[in-house]
Amino acid sequence: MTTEETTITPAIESEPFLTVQQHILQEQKRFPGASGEFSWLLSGITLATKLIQAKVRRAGLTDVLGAHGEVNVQGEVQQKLDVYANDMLDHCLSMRESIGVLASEENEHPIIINHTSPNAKYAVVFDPLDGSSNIDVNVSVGTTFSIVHRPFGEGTDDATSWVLQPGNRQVAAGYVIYGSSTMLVYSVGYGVHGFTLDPAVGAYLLSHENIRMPEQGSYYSVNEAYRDSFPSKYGEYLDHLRGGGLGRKYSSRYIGSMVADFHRTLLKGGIFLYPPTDDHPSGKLRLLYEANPIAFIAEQAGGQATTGQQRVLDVQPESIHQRTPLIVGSQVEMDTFKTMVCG
Ligand code: AHM
Ligand code: MG
Repeated sequence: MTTEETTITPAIESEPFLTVQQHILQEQKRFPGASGEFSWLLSGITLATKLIQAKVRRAGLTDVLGAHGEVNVQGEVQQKLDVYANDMLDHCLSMRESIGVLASEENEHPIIINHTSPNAKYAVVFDPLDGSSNIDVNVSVGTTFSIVHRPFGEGTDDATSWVLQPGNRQVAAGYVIYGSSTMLVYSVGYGVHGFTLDPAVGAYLLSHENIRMPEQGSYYSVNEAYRDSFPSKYGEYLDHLRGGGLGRKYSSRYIGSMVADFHRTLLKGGIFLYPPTDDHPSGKLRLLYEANPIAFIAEQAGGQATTGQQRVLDVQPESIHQRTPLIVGSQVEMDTFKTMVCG
């Protein structure tokens, strides 16, 4: 193992083990005056994702595969599991009184819970089941989430203003990957930590402490079928990687589930790109609940994330479902990307 690689602790065999709930309570001590409500909020996410993973694990056995019959606000066909995952997150989070507003890929408008209450301090935005078009073929999918404080000042009675905040205001963000195991990766701005769900006890246990993205990797991840419709500098950059311009030989890996493609990039290094294309001139991925949490995790782990124009986390959002190009990865690949493509 190189010194760049994250230490992986087999969770239950090593004593003492730490659950995500214990970890959140520890992290909370960093914030003076913290009351415990933030850990209660996050427990809504962990509960919902355990329910989602249980459904995902039995997908071939129950009637949850396939399309739900509706088209979501993005114009995309909703899968039955998209709807189930969305319902679970809505249900588990709407019982947390510290949350004023929820927004989801699957809901056109934000859901107002109790945002006029002084107890409501946070908004949570999420993609309940990212990569869900892959679910029928047993490919890894995920849930992404981003948490921001309620905004202060004029106009903050409007629920939309709660979620239209740049990613640099996130107080916590993360994702759950439903892969060969189920893993939760999150950050409250003090590093990135990963927890593997132990199915025997139903708890997320710390397995990847203080994850650091390697400074350079050996994989690039992009849908190369669209290459002819990328801006030309993207093609030149990919040729540079393939031609050994970064001093090593690269392989390509593309799953088509952003969470899974990013998770590999986080642990192994390299670069993930979803550039502008003819079909999606502003990129395909959504800023608030896909790009922002991924960018937050990447930066917290020592990586970088850009839209090709600016740092992802500095983009001022204008609408809830706005799209963005996303290029995220290790320092070496990202520095060269910025020099060659961003100019
Ligand atoms: P979704 O939120 O509707 O699942 O779409 C997002 C997914 C990402 O997970 C993935 O990176 C991308 O779409 C794949 O798109 P493409 O098939 O165009 O490569
Ligand atoms: Mg999605």
